Amino acid sequence: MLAIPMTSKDNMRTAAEVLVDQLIVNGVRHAFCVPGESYLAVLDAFHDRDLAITVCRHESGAAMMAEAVGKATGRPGICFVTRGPGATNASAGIHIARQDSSPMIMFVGQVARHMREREAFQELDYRAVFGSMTKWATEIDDPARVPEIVSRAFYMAANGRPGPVVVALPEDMQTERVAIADAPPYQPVETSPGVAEMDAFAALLAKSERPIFLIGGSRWTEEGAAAIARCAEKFAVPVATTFRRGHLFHALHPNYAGDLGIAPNPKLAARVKASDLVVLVGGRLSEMQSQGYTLIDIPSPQMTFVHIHPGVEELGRVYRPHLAINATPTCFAIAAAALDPPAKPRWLGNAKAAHDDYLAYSDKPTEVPGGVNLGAILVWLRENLPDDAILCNGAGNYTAWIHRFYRFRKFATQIAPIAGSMGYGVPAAIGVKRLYPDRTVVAISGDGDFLMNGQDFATAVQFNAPIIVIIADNGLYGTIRMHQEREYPGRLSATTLRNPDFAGYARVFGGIGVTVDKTADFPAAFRAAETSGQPAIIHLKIDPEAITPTTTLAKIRETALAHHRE
Ligand SMILES: Cc1ncc(C[n+]2csc(CCOP(=O)(O)OP(=O)(O)O)c2C)c(N)n1
Ligand SMILES: [Mg+2]
Repeated sequence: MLAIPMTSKDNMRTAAEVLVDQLIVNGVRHAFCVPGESYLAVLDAFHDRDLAITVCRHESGAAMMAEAVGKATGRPGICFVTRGPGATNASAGIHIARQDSSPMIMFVGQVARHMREREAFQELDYRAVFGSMTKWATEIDDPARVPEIVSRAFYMAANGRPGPVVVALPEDMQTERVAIADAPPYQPVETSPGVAEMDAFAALLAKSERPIFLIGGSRWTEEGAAAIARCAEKFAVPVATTFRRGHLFHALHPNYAGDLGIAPNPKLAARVKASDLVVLVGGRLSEMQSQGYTLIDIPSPQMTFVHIHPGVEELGRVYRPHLAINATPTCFAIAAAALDPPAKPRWLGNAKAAHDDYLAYSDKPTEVPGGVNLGAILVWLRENLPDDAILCNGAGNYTAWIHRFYRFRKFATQIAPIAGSMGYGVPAAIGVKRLYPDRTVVAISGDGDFLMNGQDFATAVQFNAPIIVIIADNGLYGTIRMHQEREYPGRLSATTLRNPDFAGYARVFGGIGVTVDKTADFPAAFRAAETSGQPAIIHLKIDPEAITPTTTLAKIRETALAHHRE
């Protein structure tokens, strides 16, 4: 039994106390916030309750930490922000939770009820502002309804296709006292495939010649990931993970076909196109995963297409599936692993060929200009980090080296933004490090990317969360420069950066900072960071020409200019 403190003699609690107790009832042990005078009563309720509060330097970071916790655990991550600017600062994290299908609840202080709609100080209409980004945006008017609404927020955030929920808390409502019982904890709702659907699935598989499984999305568990691996073995089917969901399948499993994300192994993209049965388990095969919606015809896929998704509204939304199964990927994987494989599948050998392609593609770092080869560093990390180390990142070209060369080997070890939001790596790393203090947590950031939420390195220092941040500094908003050189060769505009000394930045914040300008110096820098037990930044000096693992800016410009001359 959880001990819920009742703070007054008459068993009355303030709405704020009821709210925080309701979080505890729901298993919440961590919350992330930037304080505001709009929710002082909630801050006070934190004071003597068993909840670890991480106070952050920017609401963007607080929201991303909560989203990362939701992504890593499948249970709603929690953040608290103040009205107006606090809430709008947090919106990037809300958008990530939306696009990445991560369960998250953000509580926002709101002006007092009697002032509403006067555009009082920092007043916003949260239903309107977050209406299109969340699964539910609401406001609690009646303290007696706190248990009901918080309970629903958990169900809404976590069920079906998970996503963000925003709950606004009028300031005067928070201090009202009520005698109200807590609601029991929410229970995740699993949806299982029916027998008829699994029979139909087995029949499609038995008929096929070149099946492939694409796995992604959320609502996976360790058990689900193990089941899909068993299923892949039993059926000898190749399995690719979709954009930034690499952790769903052991990279060295003999059926692993690689990462289907931005600029994937061309052989993998060709394999998907040439397959006669695509089984998409859990994801949405959105723009990045589908190579700009070119892999699979819309609305009628050219191959037999089976889509398994926990959100019924996603089935038939873009691709009209031959078989749609509304189930969580975990339940589907368990059911699929229990099916009997065909006596002699026609596709025997395909999984090995796909895995060989993957190994060849990811095996050795490519040659790149400059003293630091990010590929070699990712290869070192994959060979030296423990299997349960967690890698976080934001957005930028540097992530291409992670997707290509790192090998995820354990569930929930890749915590990265499917939504492509810069600034995610550092807060995500802090969020998961607070949860799992004994695991190695690494944030890999670009120079542009890092400074979007770099101030929360102070939070890592304050909370003694020794994350290791690796900054790939090429002095560029590299992704945009790459596109610029392709589309407008030689016409540089707003893509060059003059950067600070990032190692010095770490030191003045109270952490460890090391600069690396030769690949060979990286292992010692990493070990020094690790053994220090303090938050650390490793500043990699990357040659701006090394824009992708396979090409340079000069080559992109040359090709584009030649094309323009034609
Ligand atoms: C919040 C946000 N703002 C802008 C962008 C557009 N964008 C995508 S990648 C990129 C450049 C990233 O630069 P950096 O972090 O230095 O990585 P690099 O590409 O140089 O490796 C930009 C501006 C984005 N994805 N997210
Ligand atoms: Mg850069």
